[in-house]
Amino acid sequence: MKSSKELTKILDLLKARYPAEPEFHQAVAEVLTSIWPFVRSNPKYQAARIVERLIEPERAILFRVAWMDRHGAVQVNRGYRVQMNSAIGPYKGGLRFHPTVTLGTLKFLAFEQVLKNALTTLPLGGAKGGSDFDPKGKSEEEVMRFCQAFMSELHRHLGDDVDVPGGDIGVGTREIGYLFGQYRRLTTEFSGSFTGKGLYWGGSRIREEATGYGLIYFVEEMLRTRGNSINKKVIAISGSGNVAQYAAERAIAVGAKVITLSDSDGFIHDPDGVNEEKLAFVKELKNIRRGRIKEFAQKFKCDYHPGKRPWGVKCQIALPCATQNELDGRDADSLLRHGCICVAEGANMPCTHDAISTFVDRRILFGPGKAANAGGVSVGGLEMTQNSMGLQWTRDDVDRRLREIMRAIHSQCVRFGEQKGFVNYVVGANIAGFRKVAEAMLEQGVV
Ligand code: NDP
Ligand code: 2IT
Repeated sequence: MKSSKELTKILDLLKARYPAEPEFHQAVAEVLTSIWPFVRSNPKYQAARIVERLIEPERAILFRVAWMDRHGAVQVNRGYRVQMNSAIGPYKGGLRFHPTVTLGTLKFLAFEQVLKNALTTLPLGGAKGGSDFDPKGKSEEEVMRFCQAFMSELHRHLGDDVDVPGGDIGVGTREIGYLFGQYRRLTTEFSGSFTGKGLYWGGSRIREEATGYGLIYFVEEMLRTRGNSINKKVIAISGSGNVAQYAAERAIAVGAKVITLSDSDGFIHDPDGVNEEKLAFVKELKNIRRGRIKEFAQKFKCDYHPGKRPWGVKCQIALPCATQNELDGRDADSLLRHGCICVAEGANMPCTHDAISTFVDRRILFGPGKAANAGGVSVGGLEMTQNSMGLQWTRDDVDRRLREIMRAIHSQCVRFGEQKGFVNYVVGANIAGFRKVAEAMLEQGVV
């Protein structure tokens, strides 16, 4: 898409101001390029400098996290919370614990979250936080102590109507438990200001499953636009964490064949397909024993490819569910050569700019993360609703609402992304999300 001088100026200024944040530049460039014709056709947005305001966090909190490891040595990590935009609701977004986390990573994630949350139909602003703490190889006690040290600062900035974190890479039910426990101790209140909580203490049914299930619901909607279905499709999935596990679970349940899973060391290729029994092994391996995916290949006698990603295998659907920039232009070419008809992002920004252009140019179904993986934060929003009502809905109830939300997100993508019989989901998701936040910002004045 042709970009204008004003757009180039905004992007150049962003890079000059924040030179060390390449992932943030990437996310902003992707969004602004795709919405620019829409922004230009609405001079009110330019007059109010909505775009310039949208790419500047409302607030970014940076703090030291000092804690003592199991050997009695003092460790110092960096903690962050980027509160990006609260025009349509309190800040909401996950916490990520991973050694690669920087302020730039969290700004890209918070920016994506603002638009994603706007798509969910729920009143949620956008934020992201976390730390460069590496949970790998840490004992249970070390993880608990780290979470407590992290919350000793972060608790001041949270609250039901202020900011409500959830999980992300390295932060699951275990970590949310320790974080919430410390929050409760420090504030002396039991409030809903976390999502992904345990089922006995305010959690929602289906939250754990939500991102993966929602991803498959979205894929089903996309396939339906072409009179196709997921039944019997061969699917390559990357990652083996929360999103990957439940995407696989749902895909298997609707008759698809999942042939790959991965972690940061390599991927397994199981041409017979991962069935329920094998998936139960993955859950136990990853969520309880915290082992490596290589063990799957040993146990079920299939191929393991160390140091590789799964995009060279023959599949019809590819679901990147691990991390950002894990699928590049060459991977995209390889997937297309092998007959791939649909790619949907379970992770945030897993596809590079080149990969996305390849998919869109070749007019295959491509579902961007802010639409396709919005199921997780949506059920996070439903958890907030249940907490404020003092109720807990049934599994069927939450699942039905999740399906409705994914369908509504899909419709918004179609409404704003339809281009002569082709749905450009990137354009559709970006315009639909942007429009909602931009209108709210306009109506609330210059703040
Ligand atoms: P988990 O921590 O549960 O799992 C992450 C998985 O991705 C693991 O298999 C991990 O392997 C792999 N991974 C992480 N970092 C890298 C890396 N740098 N290179 C290769 N593999 C990597 O996280 P989630 O499943 O929750 O999150 C996965 C993705 O989905 C992220 O992009 C996240 O932002 C996104 N997401 C998550 C949501 C949620 O509700 N949890 C909601 C929406 C999006 P290893 O164990 O070796 O590190
Ligand atoms: O990227 C995401 O949408 C998430 N990690 C979920 C955030 C949340 O607050 O549940």
